[in-house]
Amino acid sequence: MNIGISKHVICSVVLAFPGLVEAADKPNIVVFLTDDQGYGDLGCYGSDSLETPNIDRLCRQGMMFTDFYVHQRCSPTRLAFMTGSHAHRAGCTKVIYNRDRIGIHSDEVTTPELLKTAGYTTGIVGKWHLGEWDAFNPTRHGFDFFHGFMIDLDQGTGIYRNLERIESIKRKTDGQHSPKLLDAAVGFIKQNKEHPFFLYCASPLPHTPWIPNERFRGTSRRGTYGDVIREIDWQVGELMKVLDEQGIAENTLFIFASDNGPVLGIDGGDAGPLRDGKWTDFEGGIRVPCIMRWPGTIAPGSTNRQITGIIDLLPTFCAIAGVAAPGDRVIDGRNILPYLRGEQVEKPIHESFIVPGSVIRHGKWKLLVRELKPGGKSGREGKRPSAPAGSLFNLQDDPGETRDVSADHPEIVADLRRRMDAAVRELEANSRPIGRLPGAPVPETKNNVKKRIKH
Ligand SMILES: [Ca+2]
Repeated sequence: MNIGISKHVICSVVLAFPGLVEAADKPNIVVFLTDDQGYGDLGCYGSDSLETPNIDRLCRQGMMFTDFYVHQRCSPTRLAFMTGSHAHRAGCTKVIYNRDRIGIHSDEVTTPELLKTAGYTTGIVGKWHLGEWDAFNPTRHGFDFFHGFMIDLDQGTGIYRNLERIESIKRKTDGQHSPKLLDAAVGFIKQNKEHPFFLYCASPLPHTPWIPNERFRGTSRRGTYGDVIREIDWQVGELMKVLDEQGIAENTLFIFASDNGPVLGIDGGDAGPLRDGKWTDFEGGIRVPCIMRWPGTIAPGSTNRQITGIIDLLPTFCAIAGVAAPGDRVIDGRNILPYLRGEQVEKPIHESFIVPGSVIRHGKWKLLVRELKPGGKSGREGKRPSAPAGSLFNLQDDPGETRDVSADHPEIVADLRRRMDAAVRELEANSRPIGRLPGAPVPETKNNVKKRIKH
């Protein structure tokens, strides 16, 4: 660890923070994060073939974010959520597999750890993907309750309840398990309704293989993928219903988002107007749907078009809970509560979104500092073009990144290059390591190697 203060010291500071309010006054927080759902994979984001009535209702009751950024694949986005920092800063930009001896570092101060200092009960249901090993288990990193799996349902070593593996998984069974995960989430809400809670529902859907539960097979107009999207929508609707039934919907911030762009191909996901999908830093890979509902604070039917991202959830939750975000390290996220409240802000909370060494968006401009190749590994995506290093796009006029205008705006290119260079230098000076377990035994890895290609 290249910082000098342990998280235990930070937590002590947080506990002494004078702005704490009584826990009972604080809102519950539910985050429903889907896996590989594209920008165009929701009715409220413009799909004319996928049916998402419950999520569309959530959108009408809350705020739709048009420019919400994540990383291009699973583990980095989840690391960014837990640390409030870009995955590059928190030490890992790759997908973590269950043969790897890495995972979230014990010195990271995580979103649930911070909320716990404010009196929250914390739970995660579903996909963790920040390390298979016991030391990386969510209950070691701030969660009071864990029901789910470490990597993916088709790659993991089983279903866990806290530190205990309670069920083996021998085949691809998303549709069989996802209702059980929903049951665990509903149980957590009912059990903790009297006090503020943070529930992170990390859905295994619509990640490949697309295996909807039986009740959803053949129910959509978009084949198996559409059936899976319907199942997601049903789950969100069930969570909305239980919040209503328990009388706590009004005091709950409910967030729906995806962890990265869609897997493209025949009958696959859809990035809507954005270019490409998962595994790329084109907008289709890193910009995802995000909806936030919080009755009484967020105006129904509102839209936010500023640069925001999953890194902002940690500092925003800290502001909501009345605790200080870690001050001994660089946190890339910002408190976007002013956006949620509909306040007028003098200038955007984020002027840029940067993937170090790859792309920088500043305002409406996006510069590629290296060549971007199309995403995907399955070969089903068809032939799509690359974009050369130095390409400049005007996202306001050209959200699909189709027209390189770098020749018309050399001054913009130079300015964005300078900003990228400065960001990379700062990152190199203030990055943190991923957790490592040298000498740890290799966990069960049956049938994993061939399936890695699905990531
Ligand atoms: Ca994913």
